[in-house]
Amino acid sequence: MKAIFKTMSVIVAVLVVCSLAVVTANAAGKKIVVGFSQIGAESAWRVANTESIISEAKKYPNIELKFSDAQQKQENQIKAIRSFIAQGVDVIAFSPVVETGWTPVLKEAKRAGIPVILSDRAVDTDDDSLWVSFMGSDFVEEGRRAAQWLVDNYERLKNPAKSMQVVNIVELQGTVGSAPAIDRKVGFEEVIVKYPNFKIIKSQSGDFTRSKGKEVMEAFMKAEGKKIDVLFGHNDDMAIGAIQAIEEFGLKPGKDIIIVSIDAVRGAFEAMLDGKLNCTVECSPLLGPQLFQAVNDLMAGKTLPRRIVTEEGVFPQEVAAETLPTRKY
Ligand code: GYE
Repeated sequence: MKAIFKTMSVIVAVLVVCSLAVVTANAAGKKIVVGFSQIGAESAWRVANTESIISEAKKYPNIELKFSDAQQKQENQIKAIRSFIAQGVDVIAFSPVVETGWTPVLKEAKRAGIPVILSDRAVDTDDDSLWVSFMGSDFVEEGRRAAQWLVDNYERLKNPAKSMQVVNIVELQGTVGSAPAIDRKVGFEEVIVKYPNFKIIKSQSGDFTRSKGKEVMEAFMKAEGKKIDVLFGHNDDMAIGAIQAIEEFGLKPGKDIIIVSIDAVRGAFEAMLDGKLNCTVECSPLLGPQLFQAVNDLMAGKTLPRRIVTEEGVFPQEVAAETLPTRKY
């Protein structure tokens, strides 16, 4: 019993000394070092997300941001996280390119006592103690919103020569294995199955980029041509790439093929003003403010909410002109 007491008091003493050390260090002006591993620069969304994080970090004199770009490769993100651990940063935040494969490196962070915040995308791991908070959008809901807008508006917008008996949809998916690609597909299909005349006839990844979106849409056009009634793009960039492919094929995007995509970046509003895109579902990349608020809260000893959901809307072509000037990305 005595031995247990002795060990306990040693542990308590060590904890007190450690927390005093943190308080003194912060009081002495030691900065909170945050390591952020970004996916890459694959889309306008991602560029706006990076800008939001970097510019927000600059507003906090007590924060030092170490930013690393993984060029859309998971191995680069794992390397960056390991390097943050080796440097002994105070907090690690990252946007995981895919959902799986993170458990080992997150365990290393946990062993080093470094809290991890998930920004924008979730991870798939059995051990939920490996991250403290996940902030970002509800991607399943975004997929549902895109589908709901489509079934509610297709008849009104379709080319009069087209039938309502069969509505053939092609889908450009995001990065294979990524949370937004998986979840947006789930949400979209959840609504679409209730309308048996709406059918997805082709679905392939365009990796969230304009060039891949164009390339895959070219292949869809070659294979299905005029049979295609609708394009659902998991992001605006791929839809914008696809618009080019549709025009080069000799059809009118937004008229011969109704297009709905996700993100609500400026390029999507511009395409809507040209009549080439029909609707964009909002997914806000402006996560910088909530990320650094969370970092400060965490370092002040507060418990973060496990899930912080971003609030978002849906913008059809009719509101593009009035909405564009208010868009921040
Ligand atoms: O929709 C896409 C980007 O994870 C929500 O990633 C993000 C997605 C976004 O490349 O444009």
